[in-house]
Amino acid sequence: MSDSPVRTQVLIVGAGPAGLLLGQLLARAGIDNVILELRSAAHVLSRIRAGVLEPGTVALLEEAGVAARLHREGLRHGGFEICVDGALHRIDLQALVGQQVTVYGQTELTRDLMEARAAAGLSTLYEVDDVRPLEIEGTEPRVAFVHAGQRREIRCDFIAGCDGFHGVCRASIPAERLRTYEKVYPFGWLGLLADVPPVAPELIYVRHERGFALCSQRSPTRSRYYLQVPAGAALEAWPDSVFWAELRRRLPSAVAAALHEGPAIEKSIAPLRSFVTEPMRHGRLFLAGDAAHIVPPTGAKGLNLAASDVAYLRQGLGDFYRRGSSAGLDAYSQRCLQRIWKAERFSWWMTSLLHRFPSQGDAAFDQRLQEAELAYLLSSAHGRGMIAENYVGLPL
Ligand code: FAS
Ligand code: PHB
Repeated sequence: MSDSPVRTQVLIVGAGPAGLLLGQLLARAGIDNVILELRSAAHVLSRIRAGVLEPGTVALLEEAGVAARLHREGLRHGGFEICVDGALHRIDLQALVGQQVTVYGQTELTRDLMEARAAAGLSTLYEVDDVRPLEIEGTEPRVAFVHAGQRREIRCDFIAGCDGFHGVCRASIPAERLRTYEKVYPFGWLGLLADVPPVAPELIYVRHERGFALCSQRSPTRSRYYLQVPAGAALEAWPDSVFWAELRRRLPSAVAAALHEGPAIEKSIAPLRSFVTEPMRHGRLFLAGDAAHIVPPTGAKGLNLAASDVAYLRQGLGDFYRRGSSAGLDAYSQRCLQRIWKAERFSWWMTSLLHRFPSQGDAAFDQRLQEAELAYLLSSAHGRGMIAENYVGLPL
């Protein structure tokens, strides 16, 4: 009989950033937890996703004891550029709101969390299948699953659904108890990762008539670029040469002149959507991260929202086990959603302002509104301040 547990205090479904960070924070608070993950650790680490960490997320990673490499290798940015009609406008985060962001790939953050979990000897079962949260409305929930060909069950006090947008936990809540809100955008992001020096010292968000582009980075020798592509675009239509040529077209000439090209080490297309589930709790099941909400990556909020959900859930579970109080757990969903909707608004707003929408109906009028709003905001200290305080993340 395998030595994996049959009971734990908190059963976490999903070993992405939300699940791993929650597991690490709970363990440091003396709360026993087990993580079940659908895929292999290698597969989880093969995903290239977020790149910008808010100061609040960095502080949480410090609390989790996993920020050493982040501080060594992460890139602290005091601002970023918005490029409109070929002109660069710097949003000076440091001057406007006295804070910076840290550029550090989600892959590296996930690796740090995985290594810390393994070093602490905490239980993570990878490549599980047929995960089923059961008895979530009672006080003795359990999770059935298949692992290494064996059907297993783990009983627990609480289940944390950190299994992403396509996971099973949200689907385990009776549909009539949930309200979902969704907005699907008529475009996606084609992302390319290459071992070439970044084109500029800070990120550049580009609004261009051919479509949005983003120049991001992972290190002084590794860059991450994105191009807006139509919804349903095929990756096969984007060989590296076509990608680089299109990126050049969307960059101001001075920036394009500094662009280093190189072979893609990863290239993928992500659809853009806004999505929120309410409430984020049902009985003893709590949803956190992408399992509960999705934002278009334009505002660099996805990963950071997962971290703030985890902060609230850790607090609620800590109060329950330390003081027997369920107040934090009872307030969890409402506290998360207040912050989530503000991030949804900012992400939708950045996306609406910077992307090219397929022309339909009064698109010409909307286009002019976009231009007027950007021109006003970028010319106003208050407008830049609003962008800055949302970009570094609103208070927890
Ligand atoms: P995740 O989806 O990362 O993790 C969920 C985990 O649960 C996965 O490992 C999955 O395998 C596992 N799982 C799923 N079903 C399961 C089951 N039934 N049983 C057990 N485990 C199960 N955010 C940004 O800020 N910037 C970006 O540029 C950006 N780009 C993105 C690109 C893509 C293609 C995607 C999908 C997301 C992107 N995001 C970005 C958002 C992303 O970073 C998420 O916010 C972040 O991964 C959230 O972490 P989790 O909530 O842990 O969800
Ligand atoms: C990234 O580096 O992957 C990145 C950065 C900022 C964003 C989105 C993605 O807004």
